[in-house]
Amino acid sequence: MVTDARSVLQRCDELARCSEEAGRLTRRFGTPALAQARDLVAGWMREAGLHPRVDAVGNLLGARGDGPRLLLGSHLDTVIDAGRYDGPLGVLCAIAVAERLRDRPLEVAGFADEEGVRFGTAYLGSALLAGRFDPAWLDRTDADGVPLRSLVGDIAVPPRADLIGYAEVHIEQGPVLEALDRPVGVVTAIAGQTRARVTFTGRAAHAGTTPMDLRSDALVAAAAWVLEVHALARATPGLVATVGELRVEPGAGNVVPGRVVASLDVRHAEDAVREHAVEQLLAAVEGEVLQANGAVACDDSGFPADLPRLASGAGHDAVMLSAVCPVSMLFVRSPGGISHHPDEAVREADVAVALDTLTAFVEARC
Ligand code: HGY
Ligand code: MN
Ligand code: MN
Repeated sequence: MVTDARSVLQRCDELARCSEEAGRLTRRFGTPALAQARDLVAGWMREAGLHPRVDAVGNLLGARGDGPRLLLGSHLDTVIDAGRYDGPLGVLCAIAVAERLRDRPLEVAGFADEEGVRFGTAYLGSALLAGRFDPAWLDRTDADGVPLRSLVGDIAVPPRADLIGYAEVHIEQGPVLEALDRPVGVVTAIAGQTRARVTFTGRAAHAGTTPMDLRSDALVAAAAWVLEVHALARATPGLVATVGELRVEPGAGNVVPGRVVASLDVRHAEDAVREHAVEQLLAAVEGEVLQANGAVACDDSGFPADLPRLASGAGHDAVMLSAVCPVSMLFVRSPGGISHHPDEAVREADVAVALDTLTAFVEARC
């Protein structure tokens, strides 16, 4: 029986060993490490009386009972050199609550790709349940040229119509609950998010024999643009914009960069502000929007009124599930606001509060 915070955290530790890399946690979509994590979590689902299955894109879904049900869960994939709670904490809290309430029809999801690290497109897992998996994504390739289509089965499935709601426990990944000195908080909305790819084309040349005034250095152009991205975000209240990836080609120290591919991540609570910022940032460059998701309102009615309310700057699978049912999220305090980093942490006492709060939420709904 795993129903308390300590055992949930011990399971997070065990799950963190399922990694693509020795010495740090990286568990991307469609990798053997993710399959290993799924097998581990499927066993824990069975112990909680859930019947696990893996769907066409690799989501792990553990259900019991018939008819309309509440879906609980989060994602099992991670970023690169990740913390061990972003995603897994929500999946394991959901299983612990399923264990506590063994008589209730329920379903728990361990989504296969919320971060979108491998193919640049977030929510590949939850998009399938929401009927929002875009077949055009199948043509996407990862950095090694592996096509997404080679990793998935038949995605032509209808959106789920049997969910009375989706609820997710997740670390806050920010400073608010720590500043309020509160263990948990209720999410009111999730910021809209645009992900794009920008290509800078120059001319590769010899670093030693090419005079500075005869160069077409793609990285210099990219660097100037990155500074523009930063300046616009600093000057626009509530806007965050990030260039997290730069692929420099050919990537040799003695060659003037001929081509640079940059990522762009832009977010804001108001869609019009985000869309205008993206327009400005892509106006003078060769850019392609990979994915844009509008801001999503969350249903906070199932949680106690005395819990603090806050918006989420981070994206979550609830963004996709909001297409098919009401979505609710409960944040757990993030010490230092640290996330997407191995120092990401949670306190056992805070997780205990989250478990009790989610248990009461589920009891009231089904
Ligand atoms: O990037 C995000 O907002 C989330 O961690 N996927
Ligand atoms: Mn997450
Ligand atoms: Mn994340």
